[in-house]
Amino acid sequence: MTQGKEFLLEIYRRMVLVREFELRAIEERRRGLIPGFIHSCVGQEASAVGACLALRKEDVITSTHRGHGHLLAKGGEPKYMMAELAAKAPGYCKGRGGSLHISDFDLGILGANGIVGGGFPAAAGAALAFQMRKEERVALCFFGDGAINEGTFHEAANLAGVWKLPVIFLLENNLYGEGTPQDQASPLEDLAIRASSYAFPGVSVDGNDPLAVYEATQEAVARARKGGGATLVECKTYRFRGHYEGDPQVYRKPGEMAEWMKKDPIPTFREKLLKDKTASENEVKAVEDGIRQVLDEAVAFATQAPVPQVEEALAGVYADTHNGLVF
Ligand SMILES: Cc1ncc(C[n+]2csc(CCOP(=O)(O)OP(=O)(O)O)c2C)c(N)n1
Repeated sequence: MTQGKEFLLEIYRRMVLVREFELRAIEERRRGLIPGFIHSCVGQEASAVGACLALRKEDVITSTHRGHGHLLAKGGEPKYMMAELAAKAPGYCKGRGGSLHISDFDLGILGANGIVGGGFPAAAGAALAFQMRKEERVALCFFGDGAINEGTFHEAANLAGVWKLPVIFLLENNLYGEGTPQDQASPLEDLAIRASSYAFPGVSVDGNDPLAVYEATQEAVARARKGGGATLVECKTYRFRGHYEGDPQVYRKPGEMAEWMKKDPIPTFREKLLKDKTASENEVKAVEDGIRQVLDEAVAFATQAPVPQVEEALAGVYADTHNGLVF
């Protein structure tokens, strides 16, 4: 894909899909269709979309507790995601995982993860497998500024540095790890410089600009495919909703939200499309209407879908071994 009209409209389409999916999920949770917690990524759409557009289908991602956007940006089907959130049988994990356990190996989605920092070893392991099989594939690991202080980051980053693994550490720095401000958890302003400890490049970009994220990720992916090893890409962004739905958000600094909302990635990119005359108002509206329809269908699908059968509760939980034995 070039950076022509089709590409720019695709960026917009995917960002609107992520935003509207989150808002519908929040609404459906209030209405009672969705049980359990939701950690939405409203405000962070540009990093998910910019990064995933730099990947091929055969590349893989690992995701987080805030993973809906990553999974949709990599090509996940809204209706199976909505069904999973609603704990219904046709959901991505047969309705038994919910928001934190969505994966689709056919699309290279190795999974959302409720364990902060859980994606690092999985991404490094996938990258090692690609390297050993001499495949030109890369693994991209989404994570937050809280997760970068977990031991698993340092372990995976160190191995990636030593073995020159084809992995991209894609940090979404939204300034908070749950309620802990990033400046109380690390003395560094640019967390990307941590990459220098492991002898691979680190770069900080405007995480609300999908093109900036795309370009930085594309460069990292190209280097990784050529055997040049890992990169840490830090996307500076902000989440517009609570850590989870229901979070009172008492930790935010006064005026901070209003300042960041001026940089909301979606209206900003919409304005850019119109101002640069890349697309007309009607074309942009057609994208938005198309997404609304997709989400109406996804909600209808999830609503009508059956719940999982009790007899199926253990299916897929244990690995089958030879002789039909299950351990
Ligand atoms: C190993 C582990 N420790 C703590 C938690 C509780 N927890 C869930 S999300 C979160 C904050 C993570 O912050 P960050 O990595 O910055 O991601 P963000 O929520 O900002 O997207 C914490 C501490 C957890 N799920 N797993």
